Amino acid sequence: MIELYYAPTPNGWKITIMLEECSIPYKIIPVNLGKGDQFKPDFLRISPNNRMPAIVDPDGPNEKKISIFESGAILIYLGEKSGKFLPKENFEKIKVLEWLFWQVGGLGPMAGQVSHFVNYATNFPGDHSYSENRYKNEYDRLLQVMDNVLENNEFLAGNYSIADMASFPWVTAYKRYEVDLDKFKNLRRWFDTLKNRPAVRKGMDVGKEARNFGQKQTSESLKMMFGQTADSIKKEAKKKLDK
Ligand SMILES: N[C@@H](CCC(=O)N[C@@H](CS)C(=O)NCC(=O)O)C(=O)O
Repeated sequence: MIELYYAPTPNGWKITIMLEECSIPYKIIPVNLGKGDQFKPDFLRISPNNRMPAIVDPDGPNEKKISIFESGAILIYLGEKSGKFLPKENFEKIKVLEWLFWQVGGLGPMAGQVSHFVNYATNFPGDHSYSENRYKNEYDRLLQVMDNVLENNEFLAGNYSIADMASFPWVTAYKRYEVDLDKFKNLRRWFDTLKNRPAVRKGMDVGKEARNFGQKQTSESLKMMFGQTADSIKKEAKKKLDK
């Protein structure tokens, strides 16, 4: 059975949504980010970037066990394994990959920065308004990019695909990010369609009780998540080798 290293955040939901959509059995291995599970030697062996999600599939290619980190790579793997939500035909496949890469390189990181400034930056001294606006504007622009393409397409790359599953979780936070989604007519229609899919709802409910957006964080967990440098992660990587 596939093991999913997971915390209930948008990057984690991408994978639970896909697993639910494909009815692939999976086991959750919780990763407590505030407590530093992402730096444990066994996890770093699977995910050297010290980030979740990651999966281990005992039944990988050529019947060999495989571990995969990076949500986009995991989605492609699951799409190929299941034969679902990632077209086999090259022309259509590349259209899905375009939007998947757009999500992992653009929408995800930008929305992630908005999340940082909305949910966490108040814990740190200084005026963060320039940075917060910078990322909110970029998020706003990216939502309009989606709205433009969804004017002519029902889904981002034609049919419902891993590109939609990757993007949806990062749109769900729009209220906390003070965005009026109704100003994006086509995006709103797409958002409501995905929200009403049972597998999307089920995927987003996984580990719901451990969600902590906007909650007060301890100084230890803030340090764990936002205090890392080259030196600190070098130490953790060395522990991995010593173990
Ligand atoms: N590019 C990565 C991003 C993953 C990511 O940023 N995960 C966050 C949670 S949403 C994480 O694990 N953070 C742990 C940390 O910052 O120490 C992906 O798409 O998988």
